[in-house]
Amino acid sequence: MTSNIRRGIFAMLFLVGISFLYAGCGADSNMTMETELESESEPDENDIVIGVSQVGSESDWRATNTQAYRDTFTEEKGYYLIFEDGQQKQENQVKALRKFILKGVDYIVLDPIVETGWDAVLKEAQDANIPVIIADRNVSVEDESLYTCWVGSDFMLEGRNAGEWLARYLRSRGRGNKDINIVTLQGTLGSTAQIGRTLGFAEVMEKHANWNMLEYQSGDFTQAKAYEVMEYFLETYEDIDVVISENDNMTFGAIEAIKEAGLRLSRNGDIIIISFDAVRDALLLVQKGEIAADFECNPITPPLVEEIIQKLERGEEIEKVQYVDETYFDYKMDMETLLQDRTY
Ligand code: GZL
Repeated sequence: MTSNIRRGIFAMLFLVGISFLYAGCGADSNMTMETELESESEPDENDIVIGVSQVGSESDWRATNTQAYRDTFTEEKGYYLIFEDGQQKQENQVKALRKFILKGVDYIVLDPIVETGWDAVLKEAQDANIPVIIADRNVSVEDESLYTCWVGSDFMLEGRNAGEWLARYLRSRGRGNKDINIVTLQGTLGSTAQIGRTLGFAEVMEKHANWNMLEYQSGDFTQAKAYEVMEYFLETYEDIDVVISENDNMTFGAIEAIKEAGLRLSRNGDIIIISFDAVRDALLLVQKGEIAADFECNPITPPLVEEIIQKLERGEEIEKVQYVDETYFDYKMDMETLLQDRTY
């Protein structure tokens, strides 16, 4: 179906939707109706209509990623953005994709909360001739032709780099052969970020027989849940040497629980914390010595998604997998200078 036909359907559905709204409003809700009409602009004839299904708003990382979509796909640049927050529920994201298909958008961008459960709705998008770009987290589907490409982080590499950093750090402290007790706060189970970081770190674990993983538990990438899990870890295990926390917001919760237990952090003593994302508030804790190392996960993927869409508009070939560039930060670095140039 060409995008003009789709756009015609979009316009018709839009007007039908508005008429239902109008019919449903009593006389006294004209103000509401006017507000609705003012806020519900229609795409222009030449706009590229993009439906974005976002995971949720669970972390600082996610907030930066969402803002980057709004900064990238602007009306001034010829886009009409329909942005749906999945509120960390897969069923909300599936509903959003079906809404995009019904509206006849030109492109769908999906950041999938977990990897599985997308085959059916991606097949519906394919049948509607709507290209789907997977961004940030990835999907695991039977038929890889169901999506155009994936752009995101090499999460396995993030996990491996964290493990290798810990090995170097322990050696530098004369603890290369000492028994090391580790707990892991995992992200949302089944998400690409959690799978990759867990497996990547586990690969390095295998090279260190003196490292002992006491327990893995999910903090679902949120500060509140991680606080509870860290409290449980501290009540359950006498001697924790290292906390691997698969995102910064869980680290904030873990640090709160550790401090309440009267323990000291990272460079200053009892528990070494290794974190992922490298959001600004976490880098300030690296500077303070409370986080020993933070492995960046670049949230600025929307400009790469835009490049892909522009290539598709020109009928160019697209790489199936595109990784974003990432680095890490640790207590030895001059965070003052590094933070000056950083936008998130
Ligand atoms: C990683 C992203 C993860 C972040 C978390 O790319 O999907 O989800 O690491 C976020 O902060 O919740």
